Formats: sequence, C-alpha cells, structure tokens
Amino acid sequence: MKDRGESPHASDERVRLDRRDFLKFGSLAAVSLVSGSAKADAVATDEDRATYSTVLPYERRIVAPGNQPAVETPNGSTLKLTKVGGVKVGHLIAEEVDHEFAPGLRAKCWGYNGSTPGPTIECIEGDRLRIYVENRLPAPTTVHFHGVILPNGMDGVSGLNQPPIPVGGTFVYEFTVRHPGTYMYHPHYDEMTQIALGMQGMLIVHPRRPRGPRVDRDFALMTHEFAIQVGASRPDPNEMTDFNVLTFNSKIYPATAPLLVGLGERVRIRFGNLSPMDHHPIHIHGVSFKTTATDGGYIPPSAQQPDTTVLIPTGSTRVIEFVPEEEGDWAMHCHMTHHVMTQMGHGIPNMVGARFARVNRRMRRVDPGYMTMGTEGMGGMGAMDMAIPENSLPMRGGPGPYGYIDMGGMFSVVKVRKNPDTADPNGDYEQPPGTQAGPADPGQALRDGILLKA
Ligand SMILES: [Cu+2]
Repeated sequence: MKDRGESPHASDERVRLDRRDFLKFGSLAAVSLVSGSAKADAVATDEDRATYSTVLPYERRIVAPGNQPAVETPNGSTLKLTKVGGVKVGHLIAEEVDHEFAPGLRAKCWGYNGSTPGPTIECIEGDRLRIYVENRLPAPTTVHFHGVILPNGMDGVSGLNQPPIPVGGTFVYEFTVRHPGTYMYHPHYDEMTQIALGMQGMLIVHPRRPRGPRVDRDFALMTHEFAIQVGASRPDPNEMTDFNVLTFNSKIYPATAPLLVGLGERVRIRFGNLSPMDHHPIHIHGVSFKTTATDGGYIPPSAQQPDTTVLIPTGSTRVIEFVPEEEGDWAMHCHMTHHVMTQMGHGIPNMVGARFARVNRRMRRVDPGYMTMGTEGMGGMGAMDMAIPENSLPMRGGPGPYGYIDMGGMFSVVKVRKNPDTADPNGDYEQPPGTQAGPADPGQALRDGILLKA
C-alpha cells in the first residue's frame, strides 16, 4: 500500500508501535489509542494499480455444448485435464502453499497445485474423470467431491469410505459425472485443520443440454475465512469464532480480481462456501439477480426469486445469474460488516462518543502529534499513515478513484462496461457529468424547501 510511510513528513508524525504492544492488546484496533496522521489523498495512483493489478481481460473460450463459455476463476486457475482413452485425467497435488492474501499479508497455507483455492475442475455432464491425488502434506488427507453423486467408495470420507492417503502417497479417484452442477472439493480427513488452512476448490459440470438463457460470462468464487493472528505465519485452525481474514478465492480486497462484464450480457457467478464457521450473505450493487442452482441441482424458474443478496451457507454453493443494465463499478461484498474488515481485533473498548479532549491535551505535552482515535468510529482508520507490524493488513481497504475504500476482506468489484473485451479491467469507471452525488448547492436546497443548518 502506498501509505506505508512514503510521505515526506510521515516519519516524525508516526508513532512506531512495537510488536509487543500489538500482541498485548491482541488487536490492531489498539491502533485507535495512539496517534496517527490521516492521509487526505488516499486516491488510487498508477503505482497502486501496478501493485494490485493482476487482472487480464478474461479469455472467453467455448468449452461445452450450446456455446457455454469457460468458467473463469478470478485470482485462480482451472485444472488441466488430459483425455486418455476416453477418460479425462487430472493431477491434484495436496501441498503447503506460500500464499499472498494481498500485498502486505502472506501466510503458509495448505492447498492444491500451489494455490488456495485449488484449481477449478471443469468438465461436462457424462465425462469420466480420473483424478490422481498426490499427498505432499505433512499429514494424511483425502479428497471429497462435495455434492457429486458418485460410487460410495469415491466419496473420500476418511475411515468411512477409504483409508486416508498417507503422507507421500497417491490415491486415484475415478467416477462419471452424471449430473450437471456447481460442486466443490475438499479434504475429509482432519477437516477442521485442513479446510481452515485453505484446502478447497470448485468442481463444475457443464450440462450437455443447457437450461435457460445462454450466459456470456461464468465466474467461480469460493468464499472463505481464515484466522491469522498479527505476526503469525500460519492461519490458526483452532479458531472457532473470531475469523479476521475473509476472502474471495483466498484473496482480500484490494487484491481480489474484479469481475469485468458487459452491459446487457448475461452473467453467472457460482459461489461456494467452505468457511469453517460462517455463512456469507453476498450483496451485489446495481443488479437484481436470481439464484438458479445450488449444489443440489437446478432451481426451476418458477421458484427463482429476485434478490440483491444471496446467502451462501457454509458447505454449499449458490449460482446466480443477472443482466446488468447500468454501467459502472459496482461493489460486491459480504454484508456481514465484520467480514469486510481485515485483521480487526474485537477485544477493544468502545470509544464511540467518548470525550478525550483533556487526555489529548495532556498527551500532546509528551507527544505533539497525539490524537485519540475511534471516538467517531473506525471510518478512515485504514487510510491512516501508521506503522503497522510486518506482514499484517490491519483494517486495511484500498485506494479508490474518489478516496480510500474502507472495506477490505470479502470485497470485490463488478465492472460493467459497454465494451468489456477492450476495456481496461483495472481502470476506474468514469462517471458521466451530472450523474454523481456531490456537494449540495445551498440556493437550490432553499428553493427545494430544505433548510440547512451547516
Ligand atoms: Cu461473510
């Protein structure tokens, strides 16, 4: 992030927190008790874009009957399947992954083929799959293909359906995908640890005969949650309630790749959730969508209700479809407000409304830059130019075209453009004149019968 002390006056205004203080408070919101200098110009620069821009225009390939486009996994990939004698063969490697959630925060996670989530497995109804699962983890594992109806011995529940894949071993799973749908895969051995460390992925089966209108774009997004204490190098699998790194495809905003779509195109997003403990109500601005399928199958059109938020319960998938009718940069985020905060600690005093004028005056005798924070809430905290412990993103969001976006975590942007194939996926939407909220004109307010105090 560009506000890491590059500003010329930053060093004398900042108070360096030592790591011990953070650990003592157990909370990055302890920052609210020390001084900082607000950055007034937290607007996206080319340098920011160079830091975060990993997005290329989505490649549109037709992969299934009825002109069905390939599924895009933002920030992720698709598993390579090779046809051998009529069988589609793939290789999943369960292994430790040095994962970057966003620039500034890395952890040793567990995943598949070098990533969390693992690559999306994409196939067609009726395909026979043979998936080799090689275990390079320091612990046994299995793979369960969540939602897929297959022979019982391929279901991957350790102890019930198969012995675990030993460390260094390789098992092979082979089955025919009889039902089209949006499924997931994950270990079914020491689930609590292995899923918490990031082992998860999607399995998508395109129908032979598509139902409903053809879609132009098709995205796969796994929602997930990790508990990463500040300064820790690994997610904590023992955490049960206070998850502090909430992700789309294991990335946090601003590293989440935006979804670039066309005005008037039909867009499908397939959400999955293997979070250890939480459901995620995902809200998309600027569109009305319908949930067309779950991991149990299609929802008949008569039962598809319009929504702007879809709840993705843990252990399930939800597929939504919409046709955007307004251009722009539309927020897409979990509506649980703590799920768009990154590494927000919760064991802190409530400062809202507290009067600290006297404390501030006294503190400034010893530290001229001192101010107490949090008395007006947390807005703007992420834009503060404060020293933070290495490898942490406390309450950080990202720079936007009109200032700092104070949401991080499970947040991304749906970019609706007239010409999506030539548009810069990292570019900001230019608001046409007269279509953006701005300061009120007192004269007009008066003519409208609005009496303003300010
Ligand atoms: Cu959530």
